[in-house]
Amino acid sequence: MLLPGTTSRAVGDQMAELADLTRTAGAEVVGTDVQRRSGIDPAHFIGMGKVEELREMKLEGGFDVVICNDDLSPRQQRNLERELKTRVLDRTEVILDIFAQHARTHEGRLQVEAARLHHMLPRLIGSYAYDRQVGGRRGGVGARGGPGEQQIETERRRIRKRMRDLEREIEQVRSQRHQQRTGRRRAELETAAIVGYTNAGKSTLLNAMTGASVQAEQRVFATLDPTTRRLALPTGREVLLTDTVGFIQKLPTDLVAAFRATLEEVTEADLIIQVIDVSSPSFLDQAATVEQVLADLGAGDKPRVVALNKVDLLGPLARRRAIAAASSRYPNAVAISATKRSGFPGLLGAVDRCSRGDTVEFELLVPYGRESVLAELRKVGGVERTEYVEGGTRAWGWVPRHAARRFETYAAAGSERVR
Ligand SMILES: Nc1nc2c(ncn2[C@@H]2O[C@H](COP(=O)(O)OP(=O)(O)OP(=O)(O)O)[C@@H](O)[C@H]2O)c(=O)[nH]1
Ligand SMILES: [Mg+2]
Repeated sequence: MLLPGTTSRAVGDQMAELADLTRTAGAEVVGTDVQRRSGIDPAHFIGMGKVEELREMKLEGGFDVVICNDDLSPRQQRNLERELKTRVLDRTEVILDIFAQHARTHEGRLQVEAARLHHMLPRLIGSYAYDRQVGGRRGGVGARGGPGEQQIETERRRIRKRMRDLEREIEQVRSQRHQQRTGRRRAELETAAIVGYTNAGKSTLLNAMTGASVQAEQRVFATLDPTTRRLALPTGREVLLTDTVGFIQKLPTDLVAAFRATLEEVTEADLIIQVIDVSSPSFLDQAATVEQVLADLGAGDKPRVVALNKVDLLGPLARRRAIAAASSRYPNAVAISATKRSGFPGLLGAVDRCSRGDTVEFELLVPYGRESVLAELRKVGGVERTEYVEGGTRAWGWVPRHAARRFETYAAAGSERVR
């Protein structure tokens, strides 16, 4: 719906994206329509004239389902289903459906089911989808009286119970993940999370940089489960890189909440690598969406490296324009192509600089024969200078603060400590 305050371009982009989502969910798009109104109709969302048009289209055998780009209230959805005698879904439900089809891990499935139930609960009374799900027990759409409050109440109670069970299971998964992260912490490597709009090329980038084999596809929400790999920086230092679920406009808050366990990979990372598909005409809007979600997650202020991806798809002029437009907002962005592996040195350099979060400098004396300590220092931090002296190698450099303790025993005499 085109309401005052939105532009037809923005709504056009959203509709194209909704068509993508619909196809990803496995349906065919037979028509789209945008209605311009000064406000929504509280009962039917769209105007009655539009409802009438849709009814006629339906009679001509036009479609099996109506998908609305905006969120419908349970009442609007119910009313539309009654008027049109067909299933009516909103954007959130399409996204939920895709997630349900593509969640692979146990954790992903739990999260999706929780989000679905949460969304379904207030819609339980007399929805058309529900009637069909329970095999038309209701005695026909729009029939008065219905299945009886009691039956619905039983169903509602069953759902609530299932939601509580799911919550418990998700909590367990969260604590397991937390333990894994603590284990990784013990490895003392800094962590970076790759975030970005869906289809921006996050998985392709992870694969290209680390040799991982996460599925990358030309479709929205290809990745739902996070994957973590080691990334070696040019200095020899290693960081842990995690690929995450993509963000999208109007990402339902239920869903963000349901994916909390997964998204903690983002909130707990030391550094964010934001991937932007600059070949998309709406990349600035997409980047703004990503920033909004990051802010909602409380990760808006983390150190960030911005990668302008897919520059290989742009001609020289378009490329210059896109980079100029992006640079006004992200002055230190690095242009790359994840598929052509171009721009990686610049990106790795930026990651190196940016991921030295909370570090301490050191001056150590490492006895001869303990060279593995120096190798370790290069891996978790950096060794800037060494000198061979009596008794060992004197080394100057830096390590992340949380890793400093381990090296304290080598603090050079005269220098007070690992500073
Ligand atoms: N031409 C070109 N295509 C790219 C580039 N990077 C990624 N792609 C393509 O873009 C599509 C999406 O890539 P993915 O890596 O799956 O994107 P993603 O951000 O992980 O997507 P989701 O997991 O769905 O959020 C794939 O078809 C990739 O081959 C690039 O630099 N250039
Ligand atoms: Mg992906």
